Amino acid sequence: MAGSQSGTMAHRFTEAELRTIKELFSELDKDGDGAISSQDLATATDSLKPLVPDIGRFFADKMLEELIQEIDTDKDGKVSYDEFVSMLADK
Ligand SMILES: [Ca+2]
Ligand SMILES: [Ca+2]
Repeated sequence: MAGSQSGTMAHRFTEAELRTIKELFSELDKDGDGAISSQDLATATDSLKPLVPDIGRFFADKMLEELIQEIDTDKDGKVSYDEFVSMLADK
């Protein structure tokens, strides 16, 4: 079959969408090293707790790690910006 290459046909985001994604990514990358670790996510959810008291129920620490593993395609334990974008594009 022609036209199907590697099967990674990702959804194309508009520039405005990418800007929002980038903002969200840097919002979650709390230590600013360019990748989201479970520690970053824990810090991020901690800072949301005063606003969303129930968030701990939805984002227990164990779930955070599972979430990362799901998104972390190269298995380095962190979510890079590329992985973050592919996760969103995959929806
Ligand atoms: Ca980080
Ligand atoms: Ca990774």
